[in-house]
Amino acid sequence: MSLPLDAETLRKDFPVFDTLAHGKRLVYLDSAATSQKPHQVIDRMVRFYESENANVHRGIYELAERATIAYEAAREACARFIGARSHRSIVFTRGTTEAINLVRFTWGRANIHDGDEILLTEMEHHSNLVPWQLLAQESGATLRFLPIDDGGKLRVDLLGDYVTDRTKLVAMGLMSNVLGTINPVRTVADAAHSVGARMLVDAAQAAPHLAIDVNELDADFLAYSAHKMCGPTGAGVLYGREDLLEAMPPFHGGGEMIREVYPDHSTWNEIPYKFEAGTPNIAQAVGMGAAVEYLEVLGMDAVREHEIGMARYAMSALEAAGAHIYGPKDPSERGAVISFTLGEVHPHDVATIVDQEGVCIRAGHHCAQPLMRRLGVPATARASFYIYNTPEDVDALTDALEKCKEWFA
Ligand code: C6P
Repeated sequence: MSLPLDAETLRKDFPVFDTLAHGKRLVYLDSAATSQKPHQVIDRMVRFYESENANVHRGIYELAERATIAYEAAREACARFIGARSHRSIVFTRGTTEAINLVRFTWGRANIHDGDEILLTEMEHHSNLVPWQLLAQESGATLRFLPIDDGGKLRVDLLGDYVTDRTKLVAMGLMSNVLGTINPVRTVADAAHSVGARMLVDAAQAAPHLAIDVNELDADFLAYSAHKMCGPTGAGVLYGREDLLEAMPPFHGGGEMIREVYPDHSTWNEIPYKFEAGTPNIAQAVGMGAAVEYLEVLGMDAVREHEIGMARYAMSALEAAGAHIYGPKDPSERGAVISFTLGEVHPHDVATIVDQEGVCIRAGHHCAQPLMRRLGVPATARASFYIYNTPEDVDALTDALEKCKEWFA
C-alpha cells in the first residue's frame, strides 16, 4: 500500500522506538492517549533549559528576554496551527481539560443561568462533560445531548430539536476518542450561532491529525493538548475569540494576570495574559511550539492522508481477524482511532495478551462512560495510529489477536 508519509523513516525521529517491549519491536498503538515525542521536540526543550531558561515577561536581562521570545514564538506557532488571526486569542493551559474548565469558570459562570441549556453530544469525553455538569448544577442550567446513530455518527438532522432559544452553549468534540467520528462542527456552529449560542470545540483528538482552521469552523472557543501531537505533557491551548476573551473575568488570580494591584482590588492584564496567572509551564510551551513546527514540516494534509490509509488497512485487517469495530466504516469520515471488541474476550484481557507481543493498546471506557452505555458495552479495546505507525504495526496487532483467540478458544 502507498502512504504519503514514510512512517518507517519517521520512526527514527522518535527515540522511544529504540527500546523493545517484552524483547520485541515496540508497536505503539495508543497515540490517542498520548503520542510519542520526536527528538526535535525533546532537543528543543533541552536547549531551552540549557541556554534560555529564565522566567518569562519579568526579567529585563538578556537571558530572560530569550526565554520570553521562545515562549511567545510558541504562542505564534500555536495560533498559526489552528488559523487563529492573533496570538491574543491563544491562552496557554495545561491541556484540553484545563482549557475547557477555564471556559466553565469564566465565560460559563458569567453567561449561563437558571433555565439555560448547554448542548453536548452523546460521544463526549468526560473532559467535555463533567465541567458542564458542574456548571449546570451550580447555575440551574440543563444539559442536553445530541444523539448519535447506530453507526456512530451525529444525528445532525435533529439539530432543530436540540438547538433552541434557551441554548447558550454548544460544546462538542471535533473527533471522538472512541468512535473516531469526525463531526460536522461547522454545521452545528451555524445552528448554535443562529440562536446566539457560543460554540466550544474540543479538538484534543482532532488537532494532532487534521488541519484545523478556527475561522472555517466558526469556533468561539477551541481546546487542544500538546501531548497528543508530539509535544510534552503539561501544555495546551485555549483558543478564544478576542472579543469574548476581553469580556471574560479572569480564571486564576496571582502574578502576571494583573495590571495594577491594590489592597482591596486589582485590574487585569491584557489578553491572553489575563488568563495565565503565575509562572507558566515555559519549557512545555516551547516544546509545544516545536511539536507544531515538526507537524508543519510533514504537512497536516499528509498526516491526514497517512491516517486514512492506516485506518482503511487496520479496519479491514481487524474485521478479518473477527473483531467488531465501532464507529463509521468509511475511513474518510473518521480518524485512525479504532475501538473494537473481540468476541466475548474482555478488552482488558485483549490488551494484556497483545502487550506480551510488544503491542500497546488501550482498553476500558476511554473516559466516555455515557457513550459506552449508548454502545451497550462496559469497555472496548482501542488501537490508535499516528504518523510513525506502519502497516507492519497493524499486522503485529492482528497476529497478537490470533494468539488471544487461541488463548480463549
Ligand atoms: N483522551 C484518551 O485516551 P487532556 O487529558 O486534558 O490532554 O485531554 C482530555 C481529552 C479531552 N477530549 C478528548 C476528545 C480526549 O480524547 C481527551 C483525552 C485520552 O482518549 C485520555 S483519557
